[in-house]
Amino acid sequence: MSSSDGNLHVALLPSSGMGHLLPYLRLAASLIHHQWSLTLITTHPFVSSAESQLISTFLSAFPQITQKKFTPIPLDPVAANITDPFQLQWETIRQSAHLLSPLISSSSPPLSFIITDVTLMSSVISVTAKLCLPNYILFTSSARMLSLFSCFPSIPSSIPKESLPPILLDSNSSFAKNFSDNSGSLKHFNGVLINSFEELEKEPLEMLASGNLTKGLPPVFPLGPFLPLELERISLLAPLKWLENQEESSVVYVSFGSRTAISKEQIRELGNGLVLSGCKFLWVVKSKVVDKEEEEGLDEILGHQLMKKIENNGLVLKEWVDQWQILSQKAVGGFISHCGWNSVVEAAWHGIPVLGWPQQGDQMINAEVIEAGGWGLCMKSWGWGSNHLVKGVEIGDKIKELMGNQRMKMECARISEVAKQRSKAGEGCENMLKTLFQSLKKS
Ligand code: UDP
Ligand code: G50
Repeated sequence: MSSSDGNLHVALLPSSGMGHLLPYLRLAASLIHHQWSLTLITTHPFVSSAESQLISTFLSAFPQITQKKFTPIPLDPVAANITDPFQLQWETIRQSAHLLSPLISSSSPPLSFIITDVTLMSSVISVTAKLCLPNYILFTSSARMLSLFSCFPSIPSSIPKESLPPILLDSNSSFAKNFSDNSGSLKHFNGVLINSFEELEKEPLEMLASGNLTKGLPPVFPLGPFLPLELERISLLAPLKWLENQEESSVVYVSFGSRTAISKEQIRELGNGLVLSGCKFLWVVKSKVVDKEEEEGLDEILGHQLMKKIENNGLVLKEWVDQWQILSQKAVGGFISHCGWNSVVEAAWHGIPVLGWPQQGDQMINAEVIEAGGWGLCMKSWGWGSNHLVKGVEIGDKIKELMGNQRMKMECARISEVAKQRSKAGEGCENMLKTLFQSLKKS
């Protein structure tokens, strides 16, 4: 696209959590590339240090982007009955959504449209409808999850009820209520942008496009795979040096993303499993939901005995790592992942088979995408994170299965090749943005 698109000015409204923020900023960079003017609405205070650092680096790298600071009225977590700090922030923004109105209407030049995070949909649509501002969604999960979301509280026949997270099955939870409200507001939006692509999610994307799933579903624009920005790079000297000395496809990388804490007991079983597998590993340990609260050292979490056992087999880190760079190393041959959607797309791009160990939320449904594609395993029998203790022996066996499976490697290599071609040509994204622009002109 070019400036003939009429100097579009787009506002972006991300929600909290790196899994929501990163795809926004990656999308923002490609919109800038297409000469669109952008306003980024940032919500303060940030929940994690990772978010505040990323935003400040991003805004310094793109001085042409206008920042609008939004400070919602704080909520009492006890009264709101929400324990997860990221979910509390989603609810906080939702309840203060009316305060966005002056911020949006004062934008200059006037906005062409806004892109709202999926978690905020129903609260923001009433604001933007009053301002007659077209509103698109950035859906930060899989097309498979979108197919469930679009029908909720019905469940499409393609999705087993057991794959829904407990929080969605509890109709008293405010999360389930929001999810349902957001789903109900879908028909009022102009379109849904999603980080996916045909070869990764052929069936769900076809089902969504067919119009048979939900009446009034707006057009879905699969813009993936999203690529990281140069500014996301962080120096990883020691781990990269260690990886360079390992054999090709011999190392299993272990990470549960940016906002999932694993119990100390489970961390230790996982450590034993990694040692029992006989594979080399690069393991990112996280014991707290929010990075600011990570106080305990690895010695305390893993214990002296396990630390000793690990010494010759793997590298353990307890900090933010550059996951993209790790996945691009030749030595990495498998990924134990919670299946946050960004991680799934990143693994697909790099052609790394995944041992999917969903912990919460949309992760089981995302792991099923991998399983259906034949490039990884979805460990349903391991249950949801907090209510099961999976033993080291079982984990070790599954790691061996993951690392030894040639069929999954081949399947994954095929998807990776297409993903890379797509990003090189920029075609998928380019054409989709053109269609989006056309749909905007009609609306
Ligand atoms: N990530 C990273 N380093 C870390 C942890 C996470 O680069 O130490 C990135 C990861 O590559 C992905 C995002 O953060 O892009 C996490 O999103 P995802 O959807 O995988 O999971 P979430 O953190 O939202 O559960
Ligand atoms: C977190 C969570 C449960 C959950 C999801 C989470 C998603 C992602 C998409 O991210 O499904 C989503 C859609 C609508 C919504 C919130 C999140 O209101 O704990 O299901």
